[in-house]
Amino acid sequence: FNLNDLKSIKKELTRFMMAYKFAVDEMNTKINILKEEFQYIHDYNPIEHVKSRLKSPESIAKKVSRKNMELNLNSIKENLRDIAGIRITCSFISDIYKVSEMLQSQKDVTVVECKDYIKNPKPNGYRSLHLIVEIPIFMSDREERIPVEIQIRTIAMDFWASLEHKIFYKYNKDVPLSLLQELKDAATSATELDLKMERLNNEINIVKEKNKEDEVLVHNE
Ligand code: 0O2
Repeated sequence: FNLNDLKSIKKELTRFMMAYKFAVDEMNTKINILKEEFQYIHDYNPIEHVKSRLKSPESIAKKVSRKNMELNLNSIKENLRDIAGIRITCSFISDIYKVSEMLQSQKDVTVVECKDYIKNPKPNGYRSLHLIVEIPIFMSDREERIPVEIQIRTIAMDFWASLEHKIFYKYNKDVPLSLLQELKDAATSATELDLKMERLNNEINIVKEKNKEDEVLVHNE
């Protein structure tokens, strides 16, 4: 390579990554709009917190070599759909499906894939709803459709997944069997907690609705 070649590779790579950054910005805006508007209309917020990340060029290179993909931008764009990633944490399982539905129904959002690890948890106990969506990004001279991976989970699912991730890396992916079993038990407890919290929340909502109806009745008397 001469210096000009390197400069042009750098420019191409920066331009490539920029599109993913814009996609993350765009998705964050969409999520913020939903949060704000939902709070205003329904007086509660289905989204606890949102984290977003761009896969670093180093992680992209590692995944490309792990998956034996061709090392060129077209192949990366075709095959790596988690360069732009968003993680949404909700309080309740029902909120996960509400948020997913609100995003999926937007006109400029194309759903490429939906993996429901809540209805079908992974054998290790991992639960989350994964969406791969494509959104259009409008640039000075072109429009590009960029894939974004959206993971939606409850606080309990997130708590479990971050600990499991830490343990997995701590043991260099060779986790002792007893620990794997304990993680599986913890995943079952997390599921039970999610279901219990959902039931309690439903009961609270019924009481709230009843109080509202009573207020209307008193007001009309
Ligand atoms: P990172 O650093 O979080 O991005 P893929 O490997 O993405 O090509 P796959 O396996 O079909 O294909 O993807 P899947 O099942 O949708 O999972 C992708 C992401 O979900 C992972 O990204 C994790 O973030 C999360 N995930 C999936 N399974 C587990 C699990 O068992 N434990 C935890 N803690 N997280 C999980 P990356 O690329 O692995 O890592």
